[in-house]
Amino acid sequence: MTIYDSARAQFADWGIDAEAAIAATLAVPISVHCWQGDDVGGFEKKSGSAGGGIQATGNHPGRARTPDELRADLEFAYGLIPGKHRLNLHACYLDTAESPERDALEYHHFAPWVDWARDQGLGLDFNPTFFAHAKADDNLTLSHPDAGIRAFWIEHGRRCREIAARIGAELGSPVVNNIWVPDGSKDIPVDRMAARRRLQASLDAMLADPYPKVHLIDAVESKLFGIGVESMTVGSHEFYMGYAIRKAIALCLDMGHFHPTESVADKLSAVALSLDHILLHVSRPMRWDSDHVVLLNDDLMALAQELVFADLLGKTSIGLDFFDATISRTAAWVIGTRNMQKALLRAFLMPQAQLKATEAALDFSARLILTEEAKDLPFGAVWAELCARADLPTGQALSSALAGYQASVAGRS
Ligand code: RNT
Ligand code: ZN
Repeated sequence: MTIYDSARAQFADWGIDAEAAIAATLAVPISVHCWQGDDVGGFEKKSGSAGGGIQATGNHPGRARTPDELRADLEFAYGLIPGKHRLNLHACYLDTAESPERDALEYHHFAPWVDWARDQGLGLDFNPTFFAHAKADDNLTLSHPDAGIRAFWIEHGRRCREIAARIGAELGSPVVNNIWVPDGSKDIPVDRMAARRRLQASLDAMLADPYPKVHLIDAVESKLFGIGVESMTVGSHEFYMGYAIRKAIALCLDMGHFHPTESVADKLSAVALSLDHILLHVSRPMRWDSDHVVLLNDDLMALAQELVFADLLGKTSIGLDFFDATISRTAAWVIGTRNMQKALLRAFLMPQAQLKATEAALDFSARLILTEEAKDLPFGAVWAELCARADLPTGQALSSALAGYQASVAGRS
């Protein structure tokens, strides 16, 4: 009897089908964010850091410097991640010899990414880039008091939607186009209403062109605060929750964008009742929105359990959002993505029906006993089997594969 056979028997004793859990985990696409590969740099022909209150810290060797290097790194990373997934592109990652301004972007500036994605069997997602730009230096874009600056960013957003919809049509899979703007105020503002009215009007203008939902899913991402916008974020959670519901678009919940004691896992069922679609930015806020690589920790397991127990996977897009420049960037992708998958697998391997029955019967003792005893089930053996079937390494062998690739890119300057 193999280790997996024995694990499967143990789960069967609990009424859990390990085979079904493996299949269900492999069916969930994860949108891997391009920006972990080069510290949110992008490929515009100008230098500068991300700005907008976000920043990757660290100087580990091996940062991808060109779209070709980024694609090579991604191919390596996807090669160690079981299942078929997506790539989440930011508009500043265009691949072209031209130098178009943000308000002049066109589909052909991204066509090499689409060809590559088609070859690799990947879906794509997209994001307009409202930061790392002279016209965003005040941490004001769509809510800027200057109508000219607002018009510039509205046009950027409109073009990104057009590009995203075209990509969705080309690949036959809807592209989630996520709008995050850094807009806010360092010190206490006196006219929050005016700023929020301007953001609303700009979004209305940006979202006016209709596209079929089979090609494009619009999403808006809220945030509590950022560096430089400590007092107020114009696009706060309440702002975007209301807006997304009113406009029937998706709401993006980033795990780093709330007070550290708030739980995004808890929010899922609450917002799901009023939304057709949810986008997640799976991240790890270390005391603040620090975007650390996600661990297989309580937060991640709670998130995955809510997605599975509340039956939300059908209306949720799972995107990752972390960037750590102190470690191998490819290892960050592989470990973070596999952790999301491990959390989902564990959720599928939980005695869901039994647990729900104890709660419905108000038998909280039984609920506690079951949740705690379930922690000893052999989840690792099922994950190892899932990987082995895909011919993918775990443990020491994974560690060697990641170290070997890192050594091969460490010479990049
Ligand atoms: C910033 C937001 C946003 C970015 C990406 C790069 O706080 O989380 O999602 O991380 O757009
Ligand atoms: Zn985010």
